[in-house]
Amino acid sequence: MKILLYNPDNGVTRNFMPHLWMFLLQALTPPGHEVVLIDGNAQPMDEESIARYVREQNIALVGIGAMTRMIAKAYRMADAVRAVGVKVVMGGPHVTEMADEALGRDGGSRHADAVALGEADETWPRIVEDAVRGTLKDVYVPVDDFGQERKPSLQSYPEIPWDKIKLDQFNLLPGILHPLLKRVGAGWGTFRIIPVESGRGCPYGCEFCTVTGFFGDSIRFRTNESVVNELLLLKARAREEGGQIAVFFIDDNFAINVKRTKSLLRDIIAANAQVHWVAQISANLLRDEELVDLIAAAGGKWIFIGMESIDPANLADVKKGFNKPGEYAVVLDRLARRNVFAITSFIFGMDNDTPGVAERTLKEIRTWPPGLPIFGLMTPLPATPLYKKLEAAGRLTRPKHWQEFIPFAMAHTPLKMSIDEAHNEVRIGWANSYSPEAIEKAVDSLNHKPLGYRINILIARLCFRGIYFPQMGRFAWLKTILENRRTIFKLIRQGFGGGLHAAVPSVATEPVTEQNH
Ligand code: B12
Ligand code: SF4
Repeated sequence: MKILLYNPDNGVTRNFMPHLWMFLLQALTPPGHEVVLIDGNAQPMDEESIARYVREQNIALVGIGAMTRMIAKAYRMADAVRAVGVKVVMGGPHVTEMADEALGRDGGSRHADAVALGEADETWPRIVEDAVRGTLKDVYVPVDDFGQERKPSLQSYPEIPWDKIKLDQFNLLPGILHPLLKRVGAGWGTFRIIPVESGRGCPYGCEFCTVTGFFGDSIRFRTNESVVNELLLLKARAREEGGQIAVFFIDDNFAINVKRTKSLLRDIIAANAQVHWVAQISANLLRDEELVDLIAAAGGKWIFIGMESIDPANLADVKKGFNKPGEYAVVLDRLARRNVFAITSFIFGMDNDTPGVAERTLKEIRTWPPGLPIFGLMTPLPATPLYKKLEAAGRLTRPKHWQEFIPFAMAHTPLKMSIDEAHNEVRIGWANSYSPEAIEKAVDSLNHKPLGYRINILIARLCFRGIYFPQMGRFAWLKTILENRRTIFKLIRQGFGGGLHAAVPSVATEPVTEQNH
């Protein structure tokens, strides 16, 4: 049977990284089937083109996964596939929480023939076999023989054949420049960011987050050996292609068990399996100096920190009181001293926020080493404690906000400001952090750091800018580059001064000597 796994784009930003679930389910498909992957971010498709593709390629089953914000598109694509008589199975966080919606049991139309609830590692092979026999059930639940919910242990994690999988659609560099870039530095013919998980689950239960409900509060880890082998495979592929690979450890809290994270990092170092990587780690766990030393030595370059707010009352309100704004600066300095950048994520529109919250937050940010600040709005995702709280209080203004996804738009009214004021705060946050002047200032403030490090923040800021300001397509990029030409030329001049090879940072192949939620 020929199976298509498809992840829709969100229509706003171009995702920089493929989705792990596709590769994982591909690796878990029983032998004898052909599995094709299409990520809408890399290969944009509309309803007509997916229907045509499915017919022409004789696809017999389509698996669609989507977050809440892409679900409307996912349903439209599923409808188009079902209209040509091909079965659709859907999975992922949204349909897990809203299975009746996907199955048309809530009064709306049906979009999926079957839904896989929760983690599908163990149910996917059953789904494929049922599809072959023509006996697909409506709902697949990961349960044991006694009907109890069962979470995959991750101890026998499948080997994802990164050395053989076709990854052409996931090269972040334009193909036309391939031959030239291959020769630069340690080779830049390709640049891919690959998702890798080392564990699942987070016990913290922050009110707005889907993770504790979805993955559960029991934390499960892969073996160190399995993670190290995956990194070695990726590193070898980058070397063979004359390209670069960076890894995004997608664990929700990569250091949730500090002892285990240290042991993994030590094993990565011992096996010389370092690639440059990004991970999410909460600020409280970065108090540990030894952990931060190991992060840097094991290739950690960027750490995503869910700071959410600089107001302890807001943090307590969303059950994230373990974040201590008073220690943010210390944590960020600790990372910066080891040349590790921080992606600092903030949420505006929290219940204790008042107009001016962006400026107050920016004032703090300006005292920190430069990194990548990002700003979002408090969003009630289905089945989260936040959603239930706002629903019960009658505060949801768009209870099914996902049916008509609007980027950076609230779906409820905050307590101490209006929706429009909250939207304005987010705009102020982005405009002040990603203007050409702000980018130049950030790069200049790192004049004492290696050139590669400064190029890194410039490229990252130009890319992250696109999360808020529409930056899809060549012209938008050209405009951004023109606006930032001063900073770009400055770095180019310095690069030629020191020799281009010295300037171009190598991601996967150079030994990590420099000292990253
Ligand atoms: C990596 C990640 C990202 C990446 C992008 C996704 C990518 N390319 O991988 C980045 C950093 C860009 C990102 C951004 C955002 N993210 Co995010 N992200 C994650 C994260 C941390 C890991 C995803 C992952 O790979 N998980 C591991 C895999 C194995 O799990 P999985 O995807 O759930 O797949 C399993 C099952 O769901 C199921 N399954 C999934 N799909 C399918 C399909 C079929 C057919 C079947 C049968 C089964 C199946 O099988 C898989 C194996 O068990 C998750 C949290 C988490 N731990 O999952 C949040 C998460 C998915 N993100 C979330 C959110 C809210 C966002 C943002 C909106 C944040 C923001 N405010 O800006 C943005 C939106 C991005 C966009 N593209 O529009 C929410 C989504 C909740 C929801 N209901 O939609 C999550 C769950 C985190 C949370 N805090 O609640 N994210
Ligand atoms: S720490 Fe992060 S992953 Fe865990 S519940 Fe809070 S926001 Fe979600």
